[in-house]
Amino acid sequence: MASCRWPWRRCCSWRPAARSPGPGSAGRVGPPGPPSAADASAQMHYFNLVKSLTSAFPNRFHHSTSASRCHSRTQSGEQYSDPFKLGWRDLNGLYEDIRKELLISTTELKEMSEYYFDGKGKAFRPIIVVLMARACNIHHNNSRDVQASQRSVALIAEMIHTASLVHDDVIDDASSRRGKHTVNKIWGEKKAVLAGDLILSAASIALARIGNTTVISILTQVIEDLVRGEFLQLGSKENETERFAHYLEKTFKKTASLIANSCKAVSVLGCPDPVVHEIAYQYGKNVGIAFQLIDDVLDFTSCSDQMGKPTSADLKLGLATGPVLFACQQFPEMNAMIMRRFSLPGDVDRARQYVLQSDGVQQTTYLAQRYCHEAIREISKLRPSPERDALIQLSEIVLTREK
Ligand code: GRG
Repeated sequence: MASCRWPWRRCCSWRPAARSPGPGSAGRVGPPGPPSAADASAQMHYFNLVKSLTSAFPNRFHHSTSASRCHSRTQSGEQYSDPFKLGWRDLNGLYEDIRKELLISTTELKEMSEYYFDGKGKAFRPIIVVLMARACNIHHNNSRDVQASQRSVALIAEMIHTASLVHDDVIDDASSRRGKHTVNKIWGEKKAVLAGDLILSAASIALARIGNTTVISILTQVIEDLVRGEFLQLGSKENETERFAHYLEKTFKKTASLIANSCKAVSVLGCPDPVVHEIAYQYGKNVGIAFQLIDDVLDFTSCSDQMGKPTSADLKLGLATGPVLFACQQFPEMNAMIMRRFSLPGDVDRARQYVLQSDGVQQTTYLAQRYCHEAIREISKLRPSPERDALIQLSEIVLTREK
C-alpha cells in the first residue's frame, strides 16, 4: 500500500511553469491572486469516526506551518490538538439526528436513504460548519456555543452532500464508494435517484424549520450550483485557457459552493456583521476548491483500497481534471484525447502515463496549496479562538489527506 502513496506531496513547494494558467485565470472563482514570495516558503460511534479519520489523515500533524501549529484550549481548559476532535464536541449523535430527519414509513426507501449515514464518511463538512459557527459567534456578543440552528446547518450540509453522492453515482454508474457497494448497484438506478431525492427533500424540510429566509436562500443556491457543476462537467472546451476556467468553475460549483455557503449560513445565524459573513464564505470557498483539487490528485496517486472507490475514475469518465490539464501543457498531444474525452481504446492508459511523466500532479497540488493559503489569510481576519486555529489547521489537513 505504501508504494502507491506520494509522500513528497505533503511538503511540496513546487512552482508552476511559466505557461501554467495559474489561479489568476480562474474567472469568478478564481483565486488567490498571483503567487507571492510567501508562496515559496511557503458518532456513528466515536471509535469508528476516529478510525476513519486516522486512516484518512495519518500525517496530519507531521507538516504544520507556524500558523497552524496550535493546541486549542476549550473553555473547560481541555486541550485539543485535533480540529476533528474539537469540532466533534458539537456533533455527537450527528448520524442518529440525520436518521431522525429521514422518517420514512417504507422499509426499503428508509434503508436506502440511511445507507450512507453510517459514520464511514469523513464528516468533513459538518466539522467545518460547527468550527466556523463558534469562530463567528465570538464576533457577536453572545456565547461561543453552537446554536441549535447552526448545528442544523451542519446536518443539512451533510445531507445535501450525501444526496449529491447518491445521484453522482447514478450518473457515473459507479459501483463502489467508501469501500462498499453504491446505492445504485444494490437497489438499481431508479430507486437510487429517488433515495437521493428523498434525502434532499428531508434536508429542505430541516432548512425550512430553521425559519431564516437568508439562510434558506444561501443554502438553496448550493443545490443550483451542484446541478450546474455537474452539467459543466458534461461539456468540454477547446481553448486551453477557457478549459482551465471551466474546470475551476465546475470545481467551485460541484464541491466548494456547499462548503462556502454552509460556512456563510452559520455566520449569518451567529453574527450580524457582513464582513464576518464574507470571511466565512471566502474561507469555505478556498478550502473547498483545494479539497477538490486534492481529490483530483488522489485519483492519480492513491490506491482504490485507500479511497474506497476505484481510482483513475476521472479519465474513465472522460474527465480532464487539474493533473491532466497541466500535463497537456507539457504534452500537447494530449489535446486530442481531451477533446474526444479519452474515448478511443488505449486513451485512458496513455493519458495516465502522460500525467505521471509530467508535473501535472505537482502543479495541481501547488495550486491547492495556494487556495489553502488564501483560506488561511481569510480566516486569520477573525478574532483569535481555538476554533479559528482549528480551521487553519484543517486547511492544511486538506492538503495532506490521503483519502
Ligand atoms: C442531488 C443536490 C443534488 C445534486 C445533483 C450529481 C450532482 C447534482 C452533483 C454531484 C456533486 C458531487 C458528488 C461532487 C463531488 C464532491 C466530492 C469531492 C465528494 C467526496 O467528498 P468526501 O471525500 O466524501 O468528503 P466522504 O465519503 O468522506 O463524505
